[in-house]
Amino acid sequence: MYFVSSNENKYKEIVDFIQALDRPNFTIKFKQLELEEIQSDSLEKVSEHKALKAFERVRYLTLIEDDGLFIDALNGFPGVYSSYIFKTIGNSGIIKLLSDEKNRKAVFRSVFAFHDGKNIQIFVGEKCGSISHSPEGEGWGYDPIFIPEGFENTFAHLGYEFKNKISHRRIALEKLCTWFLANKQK
Ligand code: ITT
Repeated sequence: MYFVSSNENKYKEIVDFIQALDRPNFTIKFKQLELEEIQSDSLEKVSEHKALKAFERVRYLTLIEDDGLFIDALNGFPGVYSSYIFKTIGNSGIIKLLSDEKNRKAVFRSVFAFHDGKNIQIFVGEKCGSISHSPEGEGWGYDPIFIPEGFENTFAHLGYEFKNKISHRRIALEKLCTWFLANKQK
């Protein structure tokens, strides 16, 4: 299948897990494309639309992913706008928005959509956590400010080997792989 995204960091976190499954007929390649995103308050709806657009471009088994960081004290913001907010105010902007806030709870959500040309299948992963008071560690996206529940440091500080074992992406990816191997690889 092709993983279609503008963001190669996501692919890097996916490919190792799939390769480790060591199934010769289950391989994933990266197709770097910027896909049109619809405005919706649901990551699932955005993902479905992205999967349709991606399939139109690659015409082969297609996987896309849409993520969102939902911050409790901001009523779920940036949520479906996470990409735009990251590009505009970034991690320092998020920290400023929360400067007087004691409730720092947040959830990172990952939604994969797999399109085989006929049907679209959705897989969701969630990681609860909190937003740090300052950026910590070297990492992409929101990793320097997201602290997974049960830990004291951000994903970026904990490192990628560790993040990839417990992340929202990992949880959704395991569901996808279990389904794919049971249904598509007889
Ligand atoms: P696509 O082309 O696949 O849409 P994107 O980077 O625009 O790539 P999303 O809209 O799915 O991705 O992601 C929303 C934002 O959340 C975006 O700024 C990402 O960098 C960030 N993000 C997604 N997953 C992340 C993760 O595991 N760690 C840190 N930031 C993440």
